[in-house]
Amino acid sequence: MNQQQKGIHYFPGHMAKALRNLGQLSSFCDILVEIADARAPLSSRNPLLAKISPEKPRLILLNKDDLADPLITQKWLAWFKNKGIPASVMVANSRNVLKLLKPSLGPLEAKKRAKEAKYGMKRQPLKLAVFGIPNVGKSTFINALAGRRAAKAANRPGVTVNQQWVNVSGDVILLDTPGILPMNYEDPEVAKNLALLGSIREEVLPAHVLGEKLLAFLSEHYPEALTARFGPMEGDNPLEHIARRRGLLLPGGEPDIERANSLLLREFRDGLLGRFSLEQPDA
Ligand SMILES: Nc1nc2c(ncn2[C@@H]2O[C@H](COP(=O)(O)OP(=O)(O)OP(=O)(O)O)[C@@H](O)[C@H]2O)c(=O)[nH]1
Ligand SMILES: [Mg+2]
Repeated sequence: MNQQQKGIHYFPGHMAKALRNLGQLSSFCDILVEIADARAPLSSRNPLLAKISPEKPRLILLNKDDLADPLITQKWLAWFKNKGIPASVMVANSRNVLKLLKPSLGPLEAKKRAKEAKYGMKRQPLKLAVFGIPNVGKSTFINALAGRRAAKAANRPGVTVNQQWVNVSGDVILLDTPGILPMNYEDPEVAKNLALLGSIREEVLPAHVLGEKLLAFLSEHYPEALTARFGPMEGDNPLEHIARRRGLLLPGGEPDIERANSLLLREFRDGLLGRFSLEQPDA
């Protein structure tokens, strides 16, 4: 990506195809499960996906709650409830995801079975389409429901590139889909949030821009986070401090700012700095 370009445009071909396919397949599904990231529930919802089969029942799952600020998550749940949008929080790589879905699935399945019985139709599994932006945990969620590694999952955006049906049981079948990003970002802060969450490829935004954003965010909202992880700040440049603390030095002995920046971003993404929410409902 040319850094001189004003806006951030990043829409690989497989996403355009995935969006078209999802538009078609979702009409055969009984329920749409949109997964977003609990740490930034607005930035991580794609407006293009809001337009997919709006007539279908939709559940929003705010995932990676184990990495989000618990107090802010509570505020988000109240915010969604207030707007009448069905939303729950989850940790997809935990065992109790099925329990989370049951209250939503139960009534829909009962309705489907009643319809099948009325028209003498063959019993069909309940079909769920799972979609969202990259790296929010769609495949992880599907694997947790299936109780096996049916879909490939890894901590980088764009792991799933083709849609795939996964059988959970004879009664439920899930559609795993590739993460789909918005085509462009009116607000560059949204793109930065997505890069910090690991939903946009790192190369799309310069690492130093992300590092600056992260440092500014932490000093404003979680001022103790850096000292808790890297000890009391020495000097006024946090990256220099981190570099010295971690022994990241250039051949001449000077602190290696670039490597300190990468380390900070990585530790943030891995949840090693603590639980943070990048967005608050009242901001
Ligand atoms: N801490 C934490 N990590 C999670 C959670 N859910 C998923 N992950 C991790 O997030 C990373 C991405 O998960 P995937 O399931 O591959 O995400 P995806 O949405 O399918 O991503 P794409 O296929 O690239 O669109 C993996 O390293 C998962 O282990 C969660 O609730 N908490
Ligand atoms: Mg995936």
